[in-house]
Amino acid sequence: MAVINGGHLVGKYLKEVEKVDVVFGISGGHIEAMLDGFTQYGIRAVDVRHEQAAAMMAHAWSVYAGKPGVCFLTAGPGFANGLTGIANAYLDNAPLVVLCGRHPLRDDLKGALQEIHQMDIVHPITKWAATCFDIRRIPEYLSLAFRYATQGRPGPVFVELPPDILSVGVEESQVTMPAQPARQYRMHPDDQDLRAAADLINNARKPLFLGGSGVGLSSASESLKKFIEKTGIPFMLLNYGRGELPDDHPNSVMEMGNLGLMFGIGQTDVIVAAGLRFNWTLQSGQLIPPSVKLVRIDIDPHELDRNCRATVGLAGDIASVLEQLTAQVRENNHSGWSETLKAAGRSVLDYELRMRETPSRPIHPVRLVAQIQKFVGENAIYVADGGDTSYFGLGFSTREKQGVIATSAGLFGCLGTGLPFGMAAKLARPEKKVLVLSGDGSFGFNAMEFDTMVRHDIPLVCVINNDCAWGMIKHSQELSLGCDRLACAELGVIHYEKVAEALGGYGEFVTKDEEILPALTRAFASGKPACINVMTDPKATSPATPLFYQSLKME
Ligand SMILES: Cc1ncc(C[n+]2csc(CCOP(=O)(O)OP(=O)(O)O)c2C)c(N)n1
Ligand SMILES: [Mg+2]
Repeated sequence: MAVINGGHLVGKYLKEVEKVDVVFGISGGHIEAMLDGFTQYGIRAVDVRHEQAAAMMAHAWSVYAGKPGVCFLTAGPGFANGLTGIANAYLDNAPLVVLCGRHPLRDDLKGALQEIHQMDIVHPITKWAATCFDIRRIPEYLSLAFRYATQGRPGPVFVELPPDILSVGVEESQVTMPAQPARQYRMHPDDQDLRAAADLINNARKPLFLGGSGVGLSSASESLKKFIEKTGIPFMLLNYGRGELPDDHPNSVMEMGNLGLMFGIGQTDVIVAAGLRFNWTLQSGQLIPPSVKLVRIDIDPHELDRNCRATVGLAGDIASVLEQLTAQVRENNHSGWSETLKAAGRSVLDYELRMRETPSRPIHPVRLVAQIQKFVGENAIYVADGGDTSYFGLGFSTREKQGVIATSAGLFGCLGTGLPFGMAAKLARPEKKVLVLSGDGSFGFNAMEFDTMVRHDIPLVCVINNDCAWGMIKHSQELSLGCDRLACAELGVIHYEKVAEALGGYGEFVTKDEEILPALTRAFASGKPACINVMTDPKATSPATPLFYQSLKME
């Protein structure tokens, strides 16, 4: 049999066993044999301009393509640059597989180039991490990595591959290659708990279904549809669950928005929360009055009573639990109650609804979102990134799975995720329009990715909601420190569209309401990655900012 080197073994395993077509990263001498393995096995390597973007793109690939995302990092600085993206995937439960170079084992403790003890650093932000020391065991380690990434509650995994095993050869007959990819085992709750949950749902007069990322991660569309339509229960889908059923489904109360939800929760008698953690984004469950009966479904039993005790907890995969529940619930209709919820939401959002319809000067971000929505439509993927900008961007409406995502408004609150998420969305679903709404501050973190988009032909359109500031921070400081003591909060007028142009993309600068639609038309028609830099009202503050400010107030 032939001799194969370690880097090629990685490529062979990824392509032939896990059917990986695309990986994200930046090159490096320590991982050269692995890069050649990607070439050898026809795996597309999307080479970015900062490793954090690679980790974020691979994370986002898992969201939009529904299979684990793979990123590659070189030893030392490549590893260190990837950490923000890995930490973000860890808090988001994303099945991210990180393949990382290492200084040679041969040179350990000699002060080798790029030598740093990566394992000590990465353990707390991964679900599983290991160093492979034996070339013959590379496929076995990769197989473990994919299983850890996807089984049970998903999460990022890390495999460290030293050049001592990547850049040497081995007789292929000495290597065992697993024949099958990682498979999914499903967990189910007890019958008794299912019956108790069905009783609560059957007897509810004002129920509400809230679905989170777990709904998206378990691809629960079909079972969710049957459950929702049989029970007639109004629903909202959040985080990576967004779009598993379209926002305009008759039972959807998505139009309540996050603000309306906070109000609506207090009016319910039964809440069914699926794949949704009660963390700070839901004020740790404090919004739920004690009288409300709570059915919680999660693949991780530790989440079921976290921050707010469940009346009934169902541990299991969301899709199969919903199927089991559907068999036990009665057909029902809650359209009257749905209308009440929607009307309540409309009254909370009254100001925003009027802003959407009215041209403004300077442009208000709510109006900007409405104009973008008018042009781009419901069959598109929206990504939002920023502080106030995230809140405004979550107001987009969609019929697409994972159609509106603002990772920066998630658990890690990680700015800079917008462009990498948009890029992965466009690669995973090239037939869809992809629109990224970015804060001017957030845009800076990964702006060089316009070069990646040009080289790899990823034509998304990024609209900057440019308030010339780190807006959410600035407005919080105005409340706490006072307007005359702002610190590190302002940015000024910056022509970001010229950055896109300089890198080979398309740019537009917009200051007036009537310029928004023509600029969008030209940007999409250009067929290039485009940046529309829109100057918006620097005084506009989202309702998220006072909440953010309150959450960090200590006295
Ligand atoms: C990586 C990172 N750095 C800093 C912060 C702190 N932070 C939270 S919101 C915010 C302002 C964001 O400004 P911008 O992107 O312009 O959005 P805007 O609030 O102005 O809409 C900052 C700096 C963060 N969450 N993440
Ligand atoms: Mg800003």
